[in-house]
Amino acid sequence: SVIEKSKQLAAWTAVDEHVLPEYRVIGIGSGSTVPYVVERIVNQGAEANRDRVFIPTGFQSKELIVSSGLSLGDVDQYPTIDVTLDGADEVDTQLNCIKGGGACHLREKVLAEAATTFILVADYRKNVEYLGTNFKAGVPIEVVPFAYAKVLQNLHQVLDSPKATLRMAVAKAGPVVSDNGNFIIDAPFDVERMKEPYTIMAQIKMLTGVVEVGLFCHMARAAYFGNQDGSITVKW
Ligand code: DER
Repeated sequence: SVIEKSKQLAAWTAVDEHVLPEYRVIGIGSGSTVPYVVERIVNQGAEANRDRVFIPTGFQSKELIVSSGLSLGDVDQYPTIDVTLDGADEVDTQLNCIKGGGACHLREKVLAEAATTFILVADYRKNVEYLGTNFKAGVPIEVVPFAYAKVLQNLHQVLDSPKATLRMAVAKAGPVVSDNGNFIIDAPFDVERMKEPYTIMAQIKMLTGVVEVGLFCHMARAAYFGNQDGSITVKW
C-alpha cells in the first residue's frame, strides 16, 4: 500500500543516513514502521552487525530484534545508546511528537533520552504543523492501575480534558496493560493547547499516579516522512 511504501522509504532513508558503521549500540522502537528500520539494518550485512547490540523498547521490539537475528542488549548494560530509531503518532514543526499509540511510550522515552541521536520515522499522515491535527485519540498516558480513576478525574476536572478515557483492550476483556503492567489513559486536548505540548506534558506528568506521558518534546534530532508520491520529507 502507499502508506506501507512511505513507511519503508522513511525507515530506509533514516537508517542509511544515521546508522553509521561505527555505531555499536542501537535502540529499536515499537510500532509498524520500525520493522522497516530493522530490515534495512539487517541489509547492511552480517559483518556490519557482528559487533552491534540492539536495545528493545518493549516486547514487540524485542521479538523483532530476536527474529531478525540481531544481538539483543539491555538498557541496564548500555545506558548510553548511539542512535535510537522509533515511530511516532504525530510530529509537529518543532519535532515534538505524540507517541504511545502502541502503549510503549515509557520504554521508548527511556531509550530516546539515552540516545545520543534520536530519530523518528513515519508515514506522511504523521507529518503535521500542530499536534492533534490528525491524531485525535489524545495524549497517551501510562498510569499505575491503583491511581487510574484519580488521574482520570484530575484530567477531567483539573486539566480540562473531559474526553479522557481508560484505553480498553480489543482482544482481551478489560483495559490494555503495558509491558510494565500499567494502564493507559488517552487524553484529548484542543488543538490550541496542543500548540504548547511541553506545558501539557509537564502538567500531566505532575498528576499523582502518572508514570509517563506520550509527548516527546525537544528530543528528536530529525524526523523522516515518506510521502504519497514516493518522495521523502525530512524535518530537523
Ligand atoms: O506507540 C508508539 O509510540 C509507536 O512508535 C507508534 O506510535 C508508531 O506507530 P506506527 O509506526 O505503527 O505508526
